[in-house]
Amino acid sequence: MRSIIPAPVSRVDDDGHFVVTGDTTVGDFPELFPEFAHVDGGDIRFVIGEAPAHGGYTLEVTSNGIIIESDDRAGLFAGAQSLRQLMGPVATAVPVTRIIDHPRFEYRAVMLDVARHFFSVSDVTRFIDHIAMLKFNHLHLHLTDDQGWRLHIRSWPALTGIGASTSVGGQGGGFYTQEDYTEIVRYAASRFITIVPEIDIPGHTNAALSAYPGLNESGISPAPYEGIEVGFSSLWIGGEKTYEFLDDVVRELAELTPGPYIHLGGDESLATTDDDFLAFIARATAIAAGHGKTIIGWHEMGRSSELPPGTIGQYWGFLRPQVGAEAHIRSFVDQGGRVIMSPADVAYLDMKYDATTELGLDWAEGPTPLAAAYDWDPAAIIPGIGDAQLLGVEAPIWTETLVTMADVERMAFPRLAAIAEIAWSPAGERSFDELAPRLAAFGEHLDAARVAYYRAPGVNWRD
Ligand code: TNX
Repeated sequence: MRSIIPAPVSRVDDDGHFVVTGDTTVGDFPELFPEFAHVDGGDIRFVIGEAPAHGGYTLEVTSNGIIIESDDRAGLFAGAQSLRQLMGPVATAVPVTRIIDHPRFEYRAVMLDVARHFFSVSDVTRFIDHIAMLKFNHLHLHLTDDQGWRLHIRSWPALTGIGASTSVGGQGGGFYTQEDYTEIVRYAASRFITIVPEIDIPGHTNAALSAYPGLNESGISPAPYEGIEVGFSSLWIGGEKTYEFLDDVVRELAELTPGPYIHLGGDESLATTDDDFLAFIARATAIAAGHGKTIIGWHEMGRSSELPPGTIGQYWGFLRPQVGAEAHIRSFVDQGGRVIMSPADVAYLDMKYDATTELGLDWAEGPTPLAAAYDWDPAAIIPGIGDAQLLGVEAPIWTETLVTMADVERMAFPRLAAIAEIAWSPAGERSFDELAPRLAAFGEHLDAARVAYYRAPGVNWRD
């Protein structure tokens, strides 16, 4: 029997099958079902009507046909992903079943760091297809860091003119034109994925500082940087130029961003004094809020008690939180915001699988085996931060050691399947033994899509 990842809320199978033939037709999402003729209606029908809960769908298979129903197209798309997995990559017969399904969290995300290494538009759209299979609905792009500025800003052209020429290790750089970026946003939307752009400030800014001397307190630009240290760069907090820059960048970015969120980073600003950091965050977040966006920040941004109401905090501490990080996360909730959980020891997919993994880092409490990425609950990390305070779950993929999309795929898959289930499926007991055979089935879809995934031990991957 074919399984689904992330596991649905409920599934009741019955006797019989819907048998796929050469004449089977499909009513929507032809890109997901290329083997069937696309017609209005069809044997596989998509109906806008009711959903069990927002973002959810029902999927009914009878021997005569298949109906997926939801209250919007995002829900239908989620149902179509479940159907694709029920069928397998090469459809033959689908068991009679009735599935009722909806997500636990509204925000289910992956982050791709395109700053440490640059990834082309076609790399990113390919990645979007793969994460869509797992019902992720946000892709956070870490667009700027010490080693590169990756989005062209018309009013500050040297950000990319100078700041995009580098990357970690000196393999050259790259950037998205505004047309490129718009193509990513459009492609993601066609897969019901919202792009969340991040401009990381006031630290992680060497690329911008190297492009514009006026952003530096010294008035002198530093050399471009291609190493992997963090915490050495800071925008000039006392300089008015800094806020002109920020206003222009966020204005252009907001115009390119149909989604509600802009991420302003705020992490590891170790070269900024405490007073400067607080002054800067209050002003920078107010500027961004003035462009109509909801702000997301890494948890250090919660040091500020002057955040725009509703600012979202992203937790990147460990499952066993440190006192400071816990307080910072509570500060977002106290200021009317919610929380995204990205605990680094289980959700940072740039961590090695085990000591023998060639790619990746291991600073977050050592390597993260596949089973560890599955063995946690986002509502059990910080007391008082439960489902009601959580916006969702995100798996960041930092790319200091990842150069190609194949590198990214090897670290992302299959661990992203485990994270997807934490983000979508109901809370409850989880066992890796129960997940493993479903992963083996999902592996066939990864094979069909030619994803360069890691055949992690403990799963009976098929040939
Ligand atoms: C920490 S987590 C960082 C990144 C690094 C990453 C590497 C966070 C908000 N900052 O700058 O790329 O570790 O794992």
